[in-house]
Amino acid sequence: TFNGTWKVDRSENYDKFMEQMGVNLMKRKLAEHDNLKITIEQNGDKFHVKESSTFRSKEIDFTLGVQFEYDLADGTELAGAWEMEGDMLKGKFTRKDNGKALTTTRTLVGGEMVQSYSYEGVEARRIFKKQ
Ligand code: MYR
Repeated sequence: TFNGTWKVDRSENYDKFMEQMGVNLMKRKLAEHDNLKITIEQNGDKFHVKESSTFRSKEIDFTLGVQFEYDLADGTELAGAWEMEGDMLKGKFTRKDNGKALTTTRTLVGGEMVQSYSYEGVEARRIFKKQ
């Protein structure tokens, strides 16, 4: 289960990914130490997600397979949906400003939550530990 509070422990290729997303150097440097914390409450196919970081606090509700809108910390707007495939959450989102796809997955690996991100051929991962 993804339920619980997850605190980012380490990131892989996240700087390159943000660069591909068009995030400027100063924001990327800040984002390196964003202390991202994600609290997930799943009830059937409904999710309530609390996100907190040095940038902001945000709460989101979504249902698996149902489109919703989500804005990134830098204001970039996405629309898309999460689906469950086996034990993996798969998110397919589209940037509203340029129509390009951002895909992401969440999976549990050895007690950690691994979130992958992919945009325009660049992939990154952030690994979270349960609090
Ligand atoms: C959630 O489940 O946390 C809400 C929906 C998440 C949508 C996709 C998140 C992609 C985040 C990409 C970060 C990029 C920074 C440039």
